[in-house]
Amino acid sequence: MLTDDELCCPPNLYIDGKWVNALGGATRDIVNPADGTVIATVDEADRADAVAAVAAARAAFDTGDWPRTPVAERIAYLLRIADLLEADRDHLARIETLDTGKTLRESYIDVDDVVSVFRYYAHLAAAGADRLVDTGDPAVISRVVREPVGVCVLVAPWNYPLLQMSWKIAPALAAGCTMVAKPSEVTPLSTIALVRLIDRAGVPPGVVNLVQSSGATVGSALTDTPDVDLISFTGGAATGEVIAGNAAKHITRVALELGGKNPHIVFPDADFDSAVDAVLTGAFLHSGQVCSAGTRLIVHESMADEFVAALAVRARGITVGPGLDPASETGPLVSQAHRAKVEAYVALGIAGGARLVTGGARPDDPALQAGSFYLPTIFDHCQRSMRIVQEETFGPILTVERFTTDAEALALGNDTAYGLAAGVRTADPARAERFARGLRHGTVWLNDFGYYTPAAEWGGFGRSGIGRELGPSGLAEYQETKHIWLNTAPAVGGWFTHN
Ligand code: TXE
Repeated sequence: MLTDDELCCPPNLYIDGKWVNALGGATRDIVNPADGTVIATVDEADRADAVAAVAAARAAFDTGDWPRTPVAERIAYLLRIADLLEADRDHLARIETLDTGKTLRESYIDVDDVVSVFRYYAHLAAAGADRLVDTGDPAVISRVVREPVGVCVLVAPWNYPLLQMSWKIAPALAAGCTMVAKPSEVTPLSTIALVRLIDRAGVPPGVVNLVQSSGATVGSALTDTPDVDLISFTGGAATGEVIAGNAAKHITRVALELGGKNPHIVFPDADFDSAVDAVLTGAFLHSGQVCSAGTRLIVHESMADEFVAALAVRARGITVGPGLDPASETGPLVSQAHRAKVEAYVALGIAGGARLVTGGARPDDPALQAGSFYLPTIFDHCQRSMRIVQEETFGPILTVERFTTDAEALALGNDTAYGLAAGVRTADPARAERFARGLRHGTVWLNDFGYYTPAAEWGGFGRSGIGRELGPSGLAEYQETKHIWLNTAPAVGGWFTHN
């Protein structure tokens, strides 16, 4: 088991198999968003640390054994990491809750998911994806093989720190890549813990490196360099644009998961109570800080008043509180700065003429005043042109639009620059299938919302990003494809015949 010291105390940059302090000596306080207290102080990398981390990953890839390690051995490492994560489940869940604010129940779900993801990629790597190609010439053996893409930079955000970094590290290790992981500077603790377990599992030096710092400080060293072969980024769209621009200069591969503005469409034939429950959970789980949060309700006019009234009753009943308190159903926003951004969106909604049904304020419980809490908020009578409808607020804000025809519902569901996820609730299977195929989103949930599984691809259309995580495509992101043509009976070809 990891000790608290190992989780939180410097040195906690990990470069070339050694735990080191930041070269510049800087540190950063990590704050519990539930009460504003400092829970840890970690090393804060600067550019020189990031350059050293990339160099270590480069050397481990170019001259180390890892890319050439038999797949069976890499699989054993993945399984060992999964076992270590499982053994430290309580510890990891607690640290994730302290760092992000999410409820302990959610943190346990994240840790269990991460264990499954490491096991899934061990299993998938074992299956292999190489294939023989029939060229029609019996003398030729033609193979298409998968090889590790190289040095990967893995940048993760603060809402699912352990989960999102693991969705990258597990397939990258399975593929034989080396990597530099950069968690969000706001929530680095569970990633430090994960890398400690990777170290403990015996993964060779230089294969996994870890730097924590603000993106502004180390971003260009990690992403504007010819020494990196793939950048896998999850975070905000604006940062995604910067990273894609840097990658373009070097023709570096990029995988981007940039969030979403996800519609949840409800028809009158849907089961009413389960629809209310799913819309509520989809919008307010983790206080809306979920890239696939269903924060855009599109509901049939005939039932909208009744539906919104029922939702408002349930939203007012949500217990907002510290994630470690078992009574809490949702925690705080990740920081005071993020809450200010959410509050600015609420002000925009009011100014734009949306009708505030509930929320729109901080909780008045004196016990919550030091934390960055915000009440579940519903805006009715929203218009598609409003910024709160089109932009990712990443907070507990649900907007409501009404429709009358199926065509209108589909048009609203696709009326977004993003395209990560969508939900549809109807009792009509034919309509469900029409919407499943008509919605331009990476995941469509029919009569359910928010579920994912390691074996199914995750990612978005449009400005939600490029590429897919999880599933076989999530491994393929970390692989190059090579065609090997072997002629077993070489002979003069005779193409040029004049000399
Ligand atoms: O994300 P950033 P922020 C959305 C959400 C949120 C907005 C901004 O709408 O309000 O993004 O959040 C690193 N080079 N999502 O500002 O800045 C940064 O250090 C390299 C959606 O927190 O994109 C962190 O590790 N890296 C999302 C990571 O990028 C850079 C989840 C994400 O931070 C960098 C979270 C740079 N130039 C927020 N600049 C989702 N898709 O799930 C920053 N970073």
